[in-house]
Amino acid sequence: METSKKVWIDCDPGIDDSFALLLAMKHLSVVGISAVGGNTGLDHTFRNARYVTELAGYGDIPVYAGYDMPMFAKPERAEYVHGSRGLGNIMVPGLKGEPQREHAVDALIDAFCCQTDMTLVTLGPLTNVAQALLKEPELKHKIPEIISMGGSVTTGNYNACAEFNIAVDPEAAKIVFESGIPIRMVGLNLCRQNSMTIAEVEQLKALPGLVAATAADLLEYSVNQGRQSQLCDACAIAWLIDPAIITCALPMHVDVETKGEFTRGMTVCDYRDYIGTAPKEDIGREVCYPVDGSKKNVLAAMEFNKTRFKELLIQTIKSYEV
Ligand SMILES: [Ca+2]
Repeated sequence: METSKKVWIDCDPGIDDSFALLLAMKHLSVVGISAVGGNTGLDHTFRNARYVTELAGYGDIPVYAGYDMPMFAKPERAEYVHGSRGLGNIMVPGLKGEPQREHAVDALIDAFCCQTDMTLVTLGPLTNVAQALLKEPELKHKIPEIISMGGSVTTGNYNACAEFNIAVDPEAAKIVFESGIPIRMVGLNLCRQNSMTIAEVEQLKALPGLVAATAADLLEYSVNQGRQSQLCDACAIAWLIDPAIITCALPMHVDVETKGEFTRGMTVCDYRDYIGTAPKEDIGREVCYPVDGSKKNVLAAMEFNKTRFKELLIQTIKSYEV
């Protein structure tokens, strides 16, 4: 399942980001990584991204620091999920490589302006990507596709309707979703079909090597927060590595709400075309409205092969042998 598919990953590690990076580095061609403030502050997300690359033996992948703060909103973190430093109880050791000095936004613009066959993967708030689109208007013509862990076709986690990555910087998300770049959205509606439990922690603990031991520690911390872990960001990377893991995806128009009293940060997914057809979980019974409205800008992942995902994850961690 090795591919040479080129990707740039914008992320905020983060426990599930770390699993996403481990999958990506082994199976894809990771050209660069940009860190953004999100799950925790940028100091930690930048350092954690560098740590995961070095741990896995991919210290040659450049990692850049981007924006710490959202465009307009007050920063909000998810340290209650990922720990105060972003990687559970792990204390990141001294790192070998020198940190990149170039700002992530400039690095991202340079990378996409040089090549047109690279996918952008976003696993955190969309601040870096939005700032890059504002700084270089041509960039939207250079990014062929974005795969984004963010939003939800159904319910949120930050609140009833907003998912964390979108909720903490809705203005940035709005810029990205309105950019015209095709987006494949891995929202909470999909990630909630995944659940890793103590059984997978035990499987990882049984594997040799430091990568497996670290992965086991991370997953154990996450599972202990709520008895199961969805590893959302890893679901997004898995779609690139093995498309059969996403068993249903539907094109639809998605807007990002930036003003609502109760709905700020919601991905407003126009699902009316599919009422009564798919997915199975839908509560509708029949098609109510003909939809002739806005362009379908998003392919939303709807259904997930959990067994296939778990196999990919465990086998990948096992293959590191370091
Ligand atoms: Ca993330």
